[in-house]
Amino acid sequence: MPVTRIPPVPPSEITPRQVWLDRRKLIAGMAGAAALPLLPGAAAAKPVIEPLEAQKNPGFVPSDPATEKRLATTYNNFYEFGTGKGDPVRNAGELKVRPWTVEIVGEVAKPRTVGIEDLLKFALEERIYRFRCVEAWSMVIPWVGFEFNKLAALVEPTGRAKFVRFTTALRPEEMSGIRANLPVLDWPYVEGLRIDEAMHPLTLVTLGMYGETLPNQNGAPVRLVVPWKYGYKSAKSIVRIEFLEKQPVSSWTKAAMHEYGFYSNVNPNVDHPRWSQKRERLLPALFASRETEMFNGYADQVASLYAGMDLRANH
Ligand SMILES: Nc1nc2c(c(=O)[nH]1)N[C@H]1C(S)=C(S)[C@@H](COP(=O)(O)O)O[C@H]1N2
Ligand SMILES: [Mo]
Repeated sequence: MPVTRIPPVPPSEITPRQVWLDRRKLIAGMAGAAALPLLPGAAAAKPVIEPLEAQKNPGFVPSDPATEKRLATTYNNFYEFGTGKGDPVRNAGELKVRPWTVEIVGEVAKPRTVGIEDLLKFALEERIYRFRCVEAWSMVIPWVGFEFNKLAALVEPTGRAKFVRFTTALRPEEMSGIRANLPVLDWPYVEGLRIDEAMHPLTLVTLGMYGETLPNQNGAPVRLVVPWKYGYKSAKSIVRIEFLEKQPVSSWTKAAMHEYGFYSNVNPNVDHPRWSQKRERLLPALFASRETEMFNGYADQVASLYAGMDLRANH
């Protein structure tokens, strides 16, 4: 699969001027905050939630209304902060999300480390995506971000890049779930995509939701969103992106290979070994009354990526 090469454009040219100026103010504000003497402990770790302006993309508005923000930010999966749905909102405030850098390395011509300030300079857009957890609940969320392929263009993947691995921060001092040492996952959390999946225009480098920067429990300051796959493919609080020749082993596959395959495409016809995937609870519904759609409703855009593949064997 050839790698799309998009010439890097200075973000000042692709972002509408007012949005760009406002974002510069936001970045300047952050720099200013960092220059103040930091109080120890909780004050230093205060989550950074700021307005995040973005063009609304009308091409991505599902038929169901967006999930209430309060629900999307209090019912989470982020095992680094505990395995209960209410644990991340209680515990993720400990994570220091500034300063933050993402290392982009591996099979690329121009490896580089980008700061969160660099990511905020991309032309951001709001896209409302369906989001389906493997546990058969779902939400509809207005994300703010930009296509992963634009980030890839900066580092110029080589012809040997066949997969991409995403790695989450590993900070036991700030992550109570890791400190608790639960025998669930090996840390750091890693996830992977095939290069054509990563480069697909639906794959979003996500910096915000509901018009604001991401709350820590939702993966601040930068996460991935891959809307046609089960939620666990969308790694949170990313610190490293590697372009690889070989298929990486993701954390969930390592934990239980027959339950969580590499592809993890939403598929109502392939049950999870312990439950059906035919229906889902569109939160806040209490019952799984919504029929799950192939590729989570994005089949017209992504089905061709899997032409000729056995989606049961490659679940
Ligand atoms: N680092 C990390 N990323 C993660 C997870 C996690 O435990 N750790 N959980 C995944 C799962 S199972 C889901 S459903 C989504 C949940 O995202 P949300 O809380 O923003 O809805 O995050 C995914 N990304
Ligand atoms: Mo999930």
